[in-house]
Amino acid sequence: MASSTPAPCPPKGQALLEAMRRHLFSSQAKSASLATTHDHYVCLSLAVRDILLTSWVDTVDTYTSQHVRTATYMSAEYLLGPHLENNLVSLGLREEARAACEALGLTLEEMLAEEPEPGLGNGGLGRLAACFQESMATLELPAIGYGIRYEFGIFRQQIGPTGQMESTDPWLARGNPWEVIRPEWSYPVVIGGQTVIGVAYDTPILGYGVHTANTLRLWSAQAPDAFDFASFNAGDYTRAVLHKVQSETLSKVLYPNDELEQGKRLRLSQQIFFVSCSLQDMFRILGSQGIPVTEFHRKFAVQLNDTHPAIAVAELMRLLIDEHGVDWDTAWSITTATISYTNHTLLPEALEAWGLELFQQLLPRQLQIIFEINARFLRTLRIRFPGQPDLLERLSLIEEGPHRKVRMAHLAVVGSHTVNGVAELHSRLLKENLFAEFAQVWPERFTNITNGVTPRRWLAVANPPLAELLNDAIGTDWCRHLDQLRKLEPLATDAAFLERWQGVREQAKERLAATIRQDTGVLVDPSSLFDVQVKRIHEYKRQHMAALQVVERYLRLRAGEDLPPRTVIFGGKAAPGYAMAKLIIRLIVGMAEIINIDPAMDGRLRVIFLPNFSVKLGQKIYPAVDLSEQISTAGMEASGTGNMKMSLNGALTIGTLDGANIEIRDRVGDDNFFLFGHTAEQLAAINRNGYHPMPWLENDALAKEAIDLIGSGHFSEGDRDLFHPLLANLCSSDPFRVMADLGDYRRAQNEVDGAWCDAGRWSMMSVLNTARCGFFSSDRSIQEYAERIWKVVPVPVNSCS
Ligand code: DL6
Repeated sequence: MASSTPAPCPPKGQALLEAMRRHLFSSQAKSASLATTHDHYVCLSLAVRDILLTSWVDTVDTYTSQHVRTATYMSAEYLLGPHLENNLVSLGLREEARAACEALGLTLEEMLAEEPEPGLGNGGLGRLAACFQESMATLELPAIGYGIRYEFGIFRQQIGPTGQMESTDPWLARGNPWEVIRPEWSYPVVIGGQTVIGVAYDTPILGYGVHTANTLRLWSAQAPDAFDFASFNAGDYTRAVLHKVQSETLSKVLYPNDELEQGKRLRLSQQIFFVSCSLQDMFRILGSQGIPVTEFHRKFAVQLNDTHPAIAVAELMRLLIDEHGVDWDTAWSITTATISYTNHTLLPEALEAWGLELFQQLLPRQLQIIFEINARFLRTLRIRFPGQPDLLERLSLIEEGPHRKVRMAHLAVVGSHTVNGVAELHSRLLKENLFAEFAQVWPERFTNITNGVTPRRWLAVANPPLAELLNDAIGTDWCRHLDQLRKLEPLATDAAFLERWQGVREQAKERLAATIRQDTGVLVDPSSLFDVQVKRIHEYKRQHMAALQVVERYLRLRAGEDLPPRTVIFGGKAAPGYAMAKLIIRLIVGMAEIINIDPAMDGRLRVIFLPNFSVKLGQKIYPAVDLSEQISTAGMEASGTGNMKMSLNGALTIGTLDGANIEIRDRVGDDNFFLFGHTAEQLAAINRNGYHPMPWLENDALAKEAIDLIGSGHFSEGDRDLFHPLLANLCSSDPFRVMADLGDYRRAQNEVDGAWCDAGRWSMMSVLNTARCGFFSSDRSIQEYAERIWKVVPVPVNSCS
């Protein structure tokens, strides 16, 4: 609660304090005596927003007056995380805000805890989109992010004795001080013959240490009329508001990424909704700057974040032809010169294909356009590859069969000038497998841009003690030029520096231990090795393999083996309809319940499942990780970005040669990385010969013992059936090759134990991980997109005021 005697404040802090007081009155309409902590959070956010509004307005003015070429990023997901602290760090005002809060008898931490997280994404893809927005602003690149303003974000996860329970995430329930509604920028979209209006809500995305603030424009669905008067007058009140309810459902909720049949109609509607609004908005910008529509591709580079916005290919054609009178050939040149597409997964189930019937019902004109694109595409193929009807069938935008479908990935490839994967291995596998025949047709179209993460959120915001140590040791440049971390290398053998390094790590681990205690009630030892796997729960990510390792460790400790103390921490959400993923959570929770109270463990093993993994929680976890578990089946994780966040904060990785792990290992050095497992090529060879897990299991007594213990009901209160589906799957088809990698995983884990016992060596390896991870900045990824794909150049924004 507010104190009446303000403490002294630095000048900028004083200004923030005054603005907070002003907003309490003018925005919250409250007196100090009635103000809640949340009111103070809103006032601080509005005070910060007032400051960044200057950058925002100046940025729009600069971009408009200079008619700049602009990158537009279309993404159905943005896992933004809280804004307040990030904005404070970008403005260099964190300490001033702290002082202003203290002057009111509050703490900055209380304020930050009040901010609900905009969880408008499922996982890696959405978080990448958020990192990219921030990097574009920091690099002063003219850019607009387009997406959907979901009223309910990713579900909240609670963990009970039966595993995951879901509830809704009403993140907007108490308002959102970071957005500005722009009703003047609203567009109609016709879906299934009904018109829905998309209204723009803008959020400023501030660059770090620059005057640029770009715009993230999210669309909210509204009905054209509040209600139908005829039905209202006839007393049918439900019918009177039916269209309103149906329309607004469009931006109601983010779909969990497992959704198969159910909800398809709504998803396709969401996709055309935000894509059409965004493209119409681009035409509006073009018009407002007096640029002819035939110059669309010179003004805008449109990046499709996966196939979710792939309908943009047909919709841009429709708008050019039907609304702007452009002929087909010109429209097609404009479209393909404008659009590029990033693929984020090789998993077949994530490749979207919409039934023709549904498409016809919802988007008949766009379907007609897709047929025409396909007819022309197949005609060119027929000429180039005569007598190969099978090839044509495989490349067609339409999947034939009893249930004909539109293949959205094919539409994206055909309609783009560039297609990229997100790590070297992934991009190679795209060219060799998923899009092999497209790569034959257009080899020059395919490229790689390895993902990255923003050092502002994932180091400066998440780990202030480390940021401070870096500032002291190598200067402050690293925050904008992450490769400056290289300067740390000579310090990896400097005893005084290593001592400070160790201190920073201990602080982070103590902070996480406190969170664990608060969220799960379990006490963990901060001096134990923190072994962490946090990410979406999926069989290909193999949390069940890590769980088997833990059971083995438990058995070894019970048998009297001397192993260094470990705290094994899991976190992540399972898609609500993904039964096997939920069963894996149930297993981890069951293990934790038994292992954490077994006196035989004597503090040497703790198992934690941290509920509701989110950006906010990630900010507490990543700095505290000693061992980063990146153990996906080789060839299946497109890139991963948690691997980068952990390594950047000084964790050592235990991992397979998958996704960006390969590039991390190349950079940090194989001495500073615990490698195990089969490569993608080796697994392909094993698969060709017919894989069966039994031969692997039969030769592995410890694995058998662990599986038997789980099967005996030891972790399920005697219930022998509970984990049967999981164990039977592992012992029969084992689709993710857990058994083939388990033995080598154990060997690598034993190496980890050995290395941990040499604290000095571990610290040195930890420093080298941070020092050599500069490549994994999203600034570097975005620079590559801007130079190689978008041809967009920085446009510095000067203060106009
Ligand atoms: O590119 C961002 C991120 C990668 O780091 C992960 O490896 C990958 O699994 C994830 N892909 C998705 C795919 N969803 N769909 N569609 O989230 O992208």
